[in-house]
Amino acid sequence: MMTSDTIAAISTPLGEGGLAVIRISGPDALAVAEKCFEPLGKHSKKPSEAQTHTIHYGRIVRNGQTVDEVLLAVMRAPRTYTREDVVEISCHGGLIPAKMVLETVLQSGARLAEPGEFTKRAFLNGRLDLAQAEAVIDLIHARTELAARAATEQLAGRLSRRINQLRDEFLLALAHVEAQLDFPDEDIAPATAAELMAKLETGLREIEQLLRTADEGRILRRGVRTVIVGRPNVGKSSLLNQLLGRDRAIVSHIPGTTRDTIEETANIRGLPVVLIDTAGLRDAQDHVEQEGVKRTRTAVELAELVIHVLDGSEELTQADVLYLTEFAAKKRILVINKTDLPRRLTIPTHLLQPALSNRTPSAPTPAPTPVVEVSCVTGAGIELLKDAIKEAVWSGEISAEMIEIAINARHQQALIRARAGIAQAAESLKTGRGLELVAIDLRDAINALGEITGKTVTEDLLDVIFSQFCIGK
Ligand SMILES: Nc1nc2c(ncn2[C@@H]2O[C@H](COP(=O)(O)OP(=O)(O)O)[C@@H](O)[C@H]2O)c(=O)[nH]1
Ligand SMILES: [Mg+2]
Repeated sequence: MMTSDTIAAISTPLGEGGLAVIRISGPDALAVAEKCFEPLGKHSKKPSEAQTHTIHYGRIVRNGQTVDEVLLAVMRAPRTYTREDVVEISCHGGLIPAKMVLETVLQSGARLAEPGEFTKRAFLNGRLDLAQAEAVIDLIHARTELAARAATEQLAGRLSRRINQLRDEFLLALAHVEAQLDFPDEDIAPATAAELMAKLETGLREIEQLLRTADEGRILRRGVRTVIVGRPNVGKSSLLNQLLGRDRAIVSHIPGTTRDTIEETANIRGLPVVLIDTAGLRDAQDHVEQEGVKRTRTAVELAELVIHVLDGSEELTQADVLYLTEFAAKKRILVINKTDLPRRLTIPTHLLQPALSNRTPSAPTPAPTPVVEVSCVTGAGIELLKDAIKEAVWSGEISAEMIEIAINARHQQALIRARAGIAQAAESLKTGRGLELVAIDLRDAINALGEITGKTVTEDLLDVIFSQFCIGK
């Protein structure tokens, strides 16, 4: 599918920099560039005369005036990002030159691109499938190298290949079922039924395997929400700074300094961990601090992990006990801080037991809360704490293979529907409920899988996905 109009946008971030790039894509990309670009120097050509994938030095001209000195890259369809004709103009970085070049390009006949429209065209023109287009967003937003690596694997089509193989298998099964439906008088041969059943079961196992990567996918994309709590002055803000490797939060010996919550992403063993520093929990005297305490409780409720900090140089207080009890049901790590000072703290072991209240009797007994001793002044124990955080949120090794597939929430939803369809089809087959039903459920599953790569997709879904992009991508 070729789109009829030609779009343009600044593809580099807004702000000051060495270069900014204005990207133009569409059937008139070369004509638009021709109107505003004047080649300089003996190797430079007009866009209409330029060979594909060549770069030309010259200037952008508007009403006879030079707007900027630029390099212009000409890439003719189809070997381009969008599979349309693409021109990229590298001009001087900075808000004004980039904006003026863009304005000139728009005056020359291009339309301002919508967020994600270049990548949407790449999808519509078949250069990327939907899972790969999503990987472009993941890659742009990646906050650790591990997250970027996972996005790169998806962009290279690793997930898409697994999904397409699975879908092909089910299409084959459907073809068998439909062929059988053409002979309604004959019952399905037992051998054929067994073969079909085996196919469905293999498919189900593969779906389960993919679904198991959802946790990793969520962590890599969104980070692990981790809230740092404890009574005032135990060293919460100091710990945040230690884990970030820089001073972000104000550290003060005056209790109650941190009144608002601070959110920063740290890279912990490759995992993006969103650390939330909170106001200390205590019976706040003044109004602003009370609000801070309220926000702390909300932050704890939303968090996937709680880091509860205690002051090792002081005896356990009533407030400590209260919060040890209050957060017992959360996944948590206890940090005993200030090990550089003489130790006065002791914690009764019963306070380290995780709460059992909301667990089923058959569930395995959870391990006691991990305790890590650190000093935020000397940095002692911080590496052990990082291990403990990784251990708490990520099961097993973090290996390259583990992140080759890491599905997102949309893939997860589609796979759950596919699983239901296949399970239903298998059930119908087993109980001899008729091949029509088997065919219907198989088709549902095939469609659900097709949504992941965009083989079956609605305009609404496309809007949702591409609106997450920034302009220029
Ligand atoms: N000796 C010592 N002092 C610390 C340590 N960590 C923090 N502090 C001090 O404890 C005080 C409170 O620290 P802060 O991080 O603001 O605590 P918060 O109120 O829990 O955020 C400050 O004076 C810090 O310098 C530590 O490991 N050892
Ligand atoms: Mg603080």
